[in-house]
Amino acid sequence: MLTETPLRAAELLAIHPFGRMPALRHGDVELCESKAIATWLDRSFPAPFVFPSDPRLAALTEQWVSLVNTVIDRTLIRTYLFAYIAPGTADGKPNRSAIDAVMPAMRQQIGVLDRAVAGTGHLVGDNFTFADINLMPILHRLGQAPEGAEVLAAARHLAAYYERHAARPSFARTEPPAGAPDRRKP
Ligand SMILES: N[C@@H](CCC(=O)N[C@@H](CS)C(=O)NCC(=O)O)C(=O)O
Repeated sequence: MLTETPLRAAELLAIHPFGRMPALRHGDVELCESKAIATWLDRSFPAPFVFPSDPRLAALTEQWVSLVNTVIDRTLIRTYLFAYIAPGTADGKPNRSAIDAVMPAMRQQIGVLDRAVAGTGHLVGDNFTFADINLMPILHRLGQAPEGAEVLAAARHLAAYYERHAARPSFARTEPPAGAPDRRKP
């Protein structure tokens, strides 16, 4: 069952120490952090699996998850998107100097991703893995702010990658139900 709550709601804080999403309760198991949740689901249910068993592909999946979580999320979401949705400016307007300052890093990192998916349309090997699952919501959010949408559209391979995987029914089902709290649209 999917429960939508505001960030830091009591139900979320009961599972996640910082009240972030996502969090999972499955029987007696309570987990936060997408990768931990996906690992649990991968090992608890039959195929299809999102973590490859081949050692090289498994390591590459870890590599891309780590690069996205430690570098790319910080640039595209915590710095760029937050300059729109949590600008910290006196008038509440987008933080223009923060946006301008982050643009070179955004272009560089989108370029890296564009080249990474150019060969197979996936980050790792020629299958859809957790590395792709971890990146897709970041690209989705990036496309909702003007400079992000422009840089993404110009990255031909990455834009095609996003469109193709966004058409998956599993991705469409992550759209919050109408009326659910979403205070973070720029
Ligand atoms: N690395 C975490 C990221 C979780 C995360 O930052 N979630 C966002 C919403 S998608 C959030 O709760 N943000 C609230 C905040 O940063 O305070 C994961 O993959 O689960």
